[in-house]
Amino acid sequence: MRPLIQFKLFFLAFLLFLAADLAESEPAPKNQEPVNIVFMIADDWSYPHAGVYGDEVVRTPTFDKLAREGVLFENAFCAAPSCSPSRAAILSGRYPHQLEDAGNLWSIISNRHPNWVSRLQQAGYHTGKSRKGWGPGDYERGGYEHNPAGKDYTDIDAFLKERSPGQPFCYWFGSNDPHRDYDTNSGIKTGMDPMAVEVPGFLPDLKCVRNDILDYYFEVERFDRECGNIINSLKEKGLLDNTMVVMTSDNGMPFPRAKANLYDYGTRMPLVIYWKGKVISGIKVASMVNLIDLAPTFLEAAGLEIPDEISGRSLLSEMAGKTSSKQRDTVFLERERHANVRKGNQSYPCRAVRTKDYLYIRNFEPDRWPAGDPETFQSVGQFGDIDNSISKFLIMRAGASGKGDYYNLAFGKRPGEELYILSEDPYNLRNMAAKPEYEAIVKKLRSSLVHWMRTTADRRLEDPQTTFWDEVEYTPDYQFENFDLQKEISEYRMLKKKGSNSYEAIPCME
Ligand SMILES: [Ca+2]
Repeated sequence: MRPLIQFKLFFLAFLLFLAADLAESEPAPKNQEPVNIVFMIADDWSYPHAGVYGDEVVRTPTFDKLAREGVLFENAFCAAPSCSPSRAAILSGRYPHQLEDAGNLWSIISNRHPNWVSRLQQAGYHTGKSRKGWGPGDYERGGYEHNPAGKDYTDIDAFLKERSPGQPFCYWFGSNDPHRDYDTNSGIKTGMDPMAVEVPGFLPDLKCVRNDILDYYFEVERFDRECGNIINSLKEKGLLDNTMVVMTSDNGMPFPRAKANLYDYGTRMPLVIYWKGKVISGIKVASMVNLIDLAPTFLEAAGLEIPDEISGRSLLSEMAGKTSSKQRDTVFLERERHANVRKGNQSYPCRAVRTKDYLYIRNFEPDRWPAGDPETFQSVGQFGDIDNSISKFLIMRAGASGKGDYYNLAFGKRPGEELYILSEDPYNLRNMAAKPEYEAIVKKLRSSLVHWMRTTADRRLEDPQTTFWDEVEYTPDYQFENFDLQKEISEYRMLKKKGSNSYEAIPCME
């Protein structure tokens, strides 16, 4: 055990001794070992796609049980709706724009920024991760020897085998679910009912889209099962009682107008935190939470100092059922370059304020294409910020003159300011920013955004057209294949033909 932990334990024991002395007959609690942390993160999972949030199709018994026994967060948001910047923000407790290159997807993350995994390791914790940690991107050029989320292990059992007896631990499980690609029809084959799916208003209500959502649900359920296995493993080893268990996601579902967008389906996250005896079981926290708040939460739970440069706020008092001066009524969201899908390596820069009632977005480059250029660029395909899928292709094929406004909502250019009234417009479809009746609201939210940008030293405040993130290196280690819309659609058709009988019952291409 490291001296710091020894000292903290001694100090804690001393405090407990004092407390016990003051209370005269109160025995000191026995369990004062440093808390273990198990952080389980999905890849591209949106709120409200869990049973406990009211979704009637997807089955998430692990998440729901943690919510019953721990704390469920109803207004949690990722800092950016894109893997690398969101994960960098989670690890550092800082906003993506405070992390230089790491504000982009496929970037370089520097070890100069705070990182709770490294900090816990320095304090004597056994740390490690399985599968997706920080990424995609290059951490070695940022000075890291292994992934910033920890050294890699096959699974939790392999990880725990290398732990010294009694050593506190911090384990990161990063699933690749429900990131695309999906096995077409995997969802419907498990018996989920496509007609019971709630199709978000930004997607056309086609059977094929419903089926695509079921395939996404299939992977959400697989993530939930794997988390359940990890919890069982902790339980069997007698380790669950002193472990804080977290289940969340890095950004929203891989569908048009969701992932890589600052709308709710891109940024609003499932989040549950379990910590036996230390949080009030079964409470729901409605205040706004940014996932940058996890870093200070973990550090505080471990009894470590929270570095000044961390912008997040610890959630411990809220989890104990106390109102806190740290509680947020607003979260701030942002994005820079997701995939490299605009000529000149251009970003699509946005910043946003999300309150309970409103979502206000500032688009800094309204002349650029929000989902990527409509022409094929670097062989990625058209509108390359949106993962290729049957849902995307059907909207593309229907085109701008197709039924509904789906094409424009997904791919069209957007004005410099957007305002959504959440009580009337949960899917963020009707931009009210230019309506005179909302002038005062827009003014207030605009000023709140500027204040945040100033206090977090955002270079986009002084230099709104900065090319900083356009110039950041894009680091994929693979080549994109040539892309052809008709060929892609016909491949989905072929999959359909090869599929089971139940798939034949869904004539989604018609
Ligand atoms: Ca992701």
